Amino acid sequence: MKSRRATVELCRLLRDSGGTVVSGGVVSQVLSLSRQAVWKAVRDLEEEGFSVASVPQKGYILRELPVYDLAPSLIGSMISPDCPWGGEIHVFESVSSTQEAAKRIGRQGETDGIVVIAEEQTKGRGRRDRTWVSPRGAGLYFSVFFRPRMLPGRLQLVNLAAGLAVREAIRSVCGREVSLKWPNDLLFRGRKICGILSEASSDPERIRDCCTGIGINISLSREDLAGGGLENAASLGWETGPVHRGALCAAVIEKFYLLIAGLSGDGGESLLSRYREECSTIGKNVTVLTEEESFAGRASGIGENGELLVENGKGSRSFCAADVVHATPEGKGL
Ligand code: BT5
Repeated sequence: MKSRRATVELCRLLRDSGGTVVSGGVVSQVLSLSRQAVWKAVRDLEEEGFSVASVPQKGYILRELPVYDLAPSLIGSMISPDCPWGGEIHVFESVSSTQEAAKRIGRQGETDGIVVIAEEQTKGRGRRDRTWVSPRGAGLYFSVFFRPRMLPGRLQLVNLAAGLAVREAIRSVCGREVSLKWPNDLLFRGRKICGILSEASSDPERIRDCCTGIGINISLSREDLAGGGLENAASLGWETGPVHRGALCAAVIEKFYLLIAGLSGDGGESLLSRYREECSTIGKNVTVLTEEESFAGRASGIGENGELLVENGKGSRSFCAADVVHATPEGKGL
């Protein structure tokens, strides 16, 4: 299933009308579409599971939203029209990894902001080719393909933006506070509920395109998360009950795009200052693990390219990519 600009805008217009009839003329005018194209968009919405009644001589009325929480036009319509995102949303039953699917679709055209969501990933990936456990229907697994205007050395800022966006989206959609561990693991009561992976294709001078993948555990069971280094993982839904994945996805995309758009305005200053305030790693005693070494110390800050600064008796170091173990426990309730 895939969203189109017309179906997203029609959906937004009908939802905004609060259950009243919107005349066919108004729809064609607001959407700048012929009556025939409006009719086609109505049919497409019905295929996504919306119930739209056409009232003779009057117009259209939205009777019911789809039961399916990942209907692409519904997700698109939940993203504010003021947000600089204007892409397409593709929803698949099963893919190897949404990263691969989003890059494939994104590189076929010029559209910026291709979002690929899957019910299941058979080869979901973490950083350094680690596995991301992605059982069918139990998570929100999606990737955003876009073309940021930034230097390759600044890619970590995209990751930080994604972490902040997910944290804020979980707060607004689920009413829960989660902690943000550098660079972008989200923890609930000290357990990982979300992982983020950004991959870019670059020239020496610029990033050509970037694909940011986000996996949020919604209703993975304890059995899904048993063994294989997942003892420290949890699902958001264990505490919150059912989560509307589409609403959560829309909130993440909106907040992510606003943060990315802000990067070109001030070179990342406001993003970094927000991240420094919200990242729970700062001030903690940590062990940083890289391919080559392990370094223990106190996380003292975040550098201007998003790197983690760590100090100990012997001096201070900065790390661009690494795994971090918090020695100090998470704050109460997080
Ligand atoms: C990450 O890597 O945390 C990035 C995960 C990104 C997943 C998304 S899903 C949509 C998109 N498509 C993809 O193929 N990937 C992205 P990293 O920091 O390397 O953490 C990986 C480690 O987290 C694994 O080695 C496990 O220990 C653990 N892990 C695996 N699956 C998990 C899960 N569902 N919940 C919590 N932890 C998990």
